[in-house]
Amino acid sequence: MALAASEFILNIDGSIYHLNLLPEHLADTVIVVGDPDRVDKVTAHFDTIEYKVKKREFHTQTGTYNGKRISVLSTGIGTDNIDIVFNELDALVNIDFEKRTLRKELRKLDIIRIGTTGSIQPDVPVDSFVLSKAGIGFDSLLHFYDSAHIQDQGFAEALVEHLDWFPKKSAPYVVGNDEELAKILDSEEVHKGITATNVGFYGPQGRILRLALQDPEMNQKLSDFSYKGQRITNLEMETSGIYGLSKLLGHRAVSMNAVIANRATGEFSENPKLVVDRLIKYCLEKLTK
Ligand code: R1P
Repeated sequence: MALAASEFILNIDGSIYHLNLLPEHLADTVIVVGDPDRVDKVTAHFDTIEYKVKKREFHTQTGTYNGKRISVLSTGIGTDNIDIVFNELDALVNIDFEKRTLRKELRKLDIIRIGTTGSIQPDVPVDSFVLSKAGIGFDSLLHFYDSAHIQDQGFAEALVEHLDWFPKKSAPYVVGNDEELAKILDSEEVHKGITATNVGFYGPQGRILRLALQDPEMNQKLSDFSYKGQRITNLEMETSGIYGLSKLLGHRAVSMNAVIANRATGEFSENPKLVVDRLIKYCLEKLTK
């Protein structure tokens, strides 16, 4: 059955609604970044750029690095944007735009987030890299999908108990990365950890400027928590949604973050651009080895 015009929305030029892309514009390897200005920083290293488009916070460029075709796309901030980006990325490869029907042969994308993050462990310092083994969603995105089968329920239950979690906030969920893709991006240089994805930057990540928090101890409790020998290393705003939707849709995803703040020690990187650029180069080299 063809998808209705209100559900699968195409622009007049036939491109997908928010990303403004046609299927031929997308490579099988996709780097997603939060900041739209970071797209140029990635493709500055490319040999060629074949296509560029911008709509709202979603900027895309496709080209080649070391001969490998890669698309780079900005998601903006938050898992609400991840819902848009990942559904539309999947539609570009797994929906027939002419017939408006699902393709029988599913195409898998390799998706790598190159993001920035705040560490909550003193020994995961500013200017280092974190590879997320799993994402903890304090957002509610994944609960809108039939997703219980991909969630680590035991981890989420132990965390809720440890945090004495206030249930009106959300029901935390936990999803792992793609282990095969993670092997490609891993090295001794990279801290491996669990990433907590929050629904905001201030209160939801335990920052106090003028407003009192429901639980001022939350970050300390997150940093003290361990489950089956795994600890929570860092906070940001996209990884849980990226891991959840990639697993549900059948794509491989890994989230790599440059640590620009350390919430445990109160430090902020003296040159965040430098560590982000180092992470960009690191990922491009690993992806094309
Ligand atoms: C907050 O400043 C933003 O920075 C981090 C957070 O996840 C959030 O998106 O990542 P990016 O630098 O990739 O946007």
